Amino acid sequence: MTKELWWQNSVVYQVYPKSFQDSDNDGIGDLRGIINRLDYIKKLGIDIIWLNPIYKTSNIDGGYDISDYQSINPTFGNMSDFQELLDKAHQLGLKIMMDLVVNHSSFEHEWFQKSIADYSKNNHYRDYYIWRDPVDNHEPNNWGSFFSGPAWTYDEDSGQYYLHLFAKEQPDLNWDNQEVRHSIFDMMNWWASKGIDGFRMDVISLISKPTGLPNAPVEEDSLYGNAGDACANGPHVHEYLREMNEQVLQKHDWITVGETAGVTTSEAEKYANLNGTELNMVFQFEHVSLDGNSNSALGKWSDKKVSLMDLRENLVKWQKALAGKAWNSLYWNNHDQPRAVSRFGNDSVEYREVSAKMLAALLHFMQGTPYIYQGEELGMTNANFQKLSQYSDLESINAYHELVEQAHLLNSDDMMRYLRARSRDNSRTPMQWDNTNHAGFSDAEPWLAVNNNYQSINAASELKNPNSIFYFYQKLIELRHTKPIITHGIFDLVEGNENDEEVFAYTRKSEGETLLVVANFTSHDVNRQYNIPTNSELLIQNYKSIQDDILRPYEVRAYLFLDTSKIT
Ligand code: ISL
Repeated sequence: MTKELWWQNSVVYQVYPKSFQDSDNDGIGDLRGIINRLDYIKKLGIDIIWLNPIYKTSNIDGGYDISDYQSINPTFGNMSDFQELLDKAHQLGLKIMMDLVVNHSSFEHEWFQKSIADYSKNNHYRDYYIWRDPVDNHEPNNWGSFFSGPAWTYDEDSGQYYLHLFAKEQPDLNWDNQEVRHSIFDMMNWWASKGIDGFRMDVISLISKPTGLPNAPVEEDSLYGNAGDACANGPHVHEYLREMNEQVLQKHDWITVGETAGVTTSEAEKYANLNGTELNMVFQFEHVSLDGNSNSALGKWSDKKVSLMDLRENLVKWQKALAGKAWNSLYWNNHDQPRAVSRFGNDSVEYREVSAKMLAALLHFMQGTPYIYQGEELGMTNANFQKLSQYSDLESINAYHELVEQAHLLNSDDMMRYLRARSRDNSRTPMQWDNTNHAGFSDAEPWLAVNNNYQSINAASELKNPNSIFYFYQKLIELRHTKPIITHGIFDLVEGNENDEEVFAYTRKSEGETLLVVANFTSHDVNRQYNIPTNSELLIQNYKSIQDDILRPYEVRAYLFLDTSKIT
């Protein structure tokens, strides 16, 4: 039996504070808003809340541009509000995981301000960031930023460029400098002393840059080299994480998750190894990249639907590769991804509810720690914005300008369609609490428009309906807490399922018990026969009654039985 680690049978709820609940009616969510909604999160059965960044910020990238790691964004509240949130969460048995954004800081951070102010050799802050001389009067290499344009910005005063894999207001910290690492570890220990319960580490796979910062391959039609690929899993990343582990993580019984862009299964075995020398688990990106354009300048911008064949192949690969060696995070969406039901399910009035439940069950019975993004438990859908001016996210707006106006790779209508399918703002619209003005999020006009469908899709109506998506999630969480097979069972596909274009069917096995999950991924009936023993327990289903061999549109069922024989 594997050693029990508390975060393995826990469920995480992700709160994007700016869009969760506004308590002071400025149209922006805040810490007091979260405090007021802790009972709701508790009711769902959650163990851990992951808070997106709540620190002082220049507000260029939703708080991922931190100007002071040790103070709270005044729009969200202050340190005593944070302490109250932490204390009240703990009283309810909820843990709080913070976001750690240390691949880069904001340009307004004191370290960068000191770094840029003085380029003489005796300014030790200069080396906190990555400065290089021009090459042939140009940027030091061909890297592009994740948010369009070059990954380098020129500083007139010193005649040097600084590196920023994201916006120019997000300069990359130089992890090769030991003083930088120690300053970060000190800051983490300072948060530890406040009593937090862990960190989600933003793009932690990108912190160690390749030696010599060489040019990166340029995808067809692209203006720049792919810096993400060039920096992912760099030469010292595991060394630096082991150092962090020794100096910070080991001292605390925390949950840690690395957001690891570009991670492969063999790299994940290192980041999330079960010996605990680095992090507890990783967020991998493959299953949310299958419906993009690989090796193309268009990148993620598309409205393609992934096929069940591709999606399953990928999820199964991760389930099997990490088993017994490392630990998966399970997620369909987050603040960077479109809404799960719109992307992987079917958000039509007819199928939204069943398909949201199907996706939930399919993911929650897999091995790993599930993450629920705020509103997912209500079946919230994509924003459906029609105009560019409705968008707020810099990634979306910059991509529109670069792809439509600069590179002329797309016409405006296509790009608007792709934004509706993939923009990060799809998941950032305010939480839909009830059917009152602004969905109960705020009395003021929210910073980003509320989805038009809030009158029918909201928490108040979900809580009134015993068959709602909310209660379906509640049941899944309760099952994870009470059935160890969901945490530890060995994952396998049902024999022959790898060729099934309509149904995803897998088992988890543990000590003579079998859990069988079957899910119809289509909007029509399909006929399948599975060998289900008569004494089996139907743990959960998303239709009121069962028709033995017929799986109705998006139907999902999970059975538990005592049997070690093969399911066919
Ligand atoms: O969002 C993405 C694709 O749409 C990713 O490329 C994303 O930028 C990448 O996953 C890193 O995300 C994290 O770091 C970013 C921040 O903007 C994201 O919100 C954060 O989750 C920079 O800090």
